[in-house]
Amino acid sequence: MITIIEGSMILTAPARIGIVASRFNHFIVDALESGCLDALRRHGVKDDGITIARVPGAFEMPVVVQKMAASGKYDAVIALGAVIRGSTPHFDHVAGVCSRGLASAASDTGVPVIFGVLTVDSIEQAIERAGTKAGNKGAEAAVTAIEMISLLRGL
Ligand code: INI
Repeated sequence: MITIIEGSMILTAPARIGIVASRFNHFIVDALESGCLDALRRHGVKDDGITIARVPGAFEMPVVVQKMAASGKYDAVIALGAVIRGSTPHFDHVAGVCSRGLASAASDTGVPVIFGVLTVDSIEQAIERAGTKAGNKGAEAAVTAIEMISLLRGL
């Protein structure tokens, strides 16, 4: 018989969620945060189980995510940000440091870190992914966090 373990979208025990949200491009990130909170609440996560840490930009996310993940206080940490390409290589440095750092935080701690950071070529692409025609990546990050918490609880 094959054993299949997969996450449920319904948590049977309370979840503690850390959110790290960047202030840079806050017009976009605020919309991601709203979508994320809405989805968490509609999946049964209580407000007193949610902690939000704000950082200046995506470059600063890894150190805060790593500390939250290592603290033992959170079942998952969700990173919400928006890195928008400009006319210089700055984008590649910020997006690369952010994504590599978040992946390291997850593998170092064993706590799921959810990548709700938009890396896009234009503000229009960011708006599309922050609650308009391409959905809300913050809400998707919330659902991914729920699934990962459930999956890890079942392993
Ligand atoms: N930070 C972002 O979160 N998104 C961006 O698009 C961005 N760009 O393009 O510059 C950005 N830069 C700031 C960076 O994250 C740091 O806060 C800053 O360099 C100070 O370390």
